[in-house]
Amino acid sequence: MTRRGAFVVVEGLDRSGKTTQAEIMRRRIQEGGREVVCIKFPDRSTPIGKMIDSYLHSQSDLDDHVVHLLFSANRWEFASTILSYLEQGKLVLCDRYAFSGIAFSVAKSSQTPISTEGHLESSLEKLSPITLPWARAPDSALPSPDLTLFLDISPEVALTRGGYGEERYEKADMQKRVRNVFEEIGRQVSANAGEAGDGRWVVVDAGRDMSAVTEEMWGHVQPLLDGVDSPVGRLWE
Ligand code: FDM
Repeated sequence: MTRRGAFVVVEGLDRSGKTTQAEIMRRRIQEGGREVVCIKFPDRSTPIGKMIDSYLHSQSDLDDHVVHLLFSANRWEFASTILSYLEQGKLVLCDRYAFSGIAFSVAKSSQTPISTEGHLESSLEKLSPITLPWARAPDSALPSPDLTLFLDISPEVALTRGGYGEERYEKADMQKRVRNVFEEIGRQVSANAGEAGDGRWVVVDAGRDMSAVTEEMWGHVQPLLDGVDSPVGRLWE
């Protein structure tokens, strides 16, 4: 029986080197003669992705719940594509996934300023904040990663790497809250992971020099290069 490809997710805080590391990983896998497909969320190329992009650039304002559902819908747009790559035996390397969705929405919701001005703000006051169980729901049953590498970096080290960019969530206080929610998600994922360690969550200290981070990540990905026997799991099930 041919084995399916492995589904590997790279999550991380801003300035953790996540995208660079994913690219290094892709090249290494290819150089070793294996097939790998890289995916990134949000995928800004679709109509939903374009709405997300406009929101992230503060060119539009949307209710937090709506934004959360758009990010999730963006993943569902690619769910069957991911499954078909895995069935073809390809390793799918994904830059951000549902865990970012939860971390950012919950972190943001825990600091939404209550304003009495304007229609949007006053209606928001009446809505409940985004909780972790609420945030998990729209992504449940998406293809579940075999391995998630969480690139962790302290806000202090992130600052020494040139600070944050211009997009909506690229602020130090937001990044601190996001990091706390990621920690909680890591605990939940680990509690859900199979006995053989399938679907495991690995925290990688991304504050070190780039090659040390690459080597540690490689050590976790290498055993998955020959594929996986078990069927693709479903997120949160
Ligand atoms: N982000 C990303 C979310 O808020 N929810 C999600 O579901 C995903 C996938 O979008 F600030 C946030 C995280 C980040 C922003 O991500 C854009 P990139 O990796 O910087 O493009």
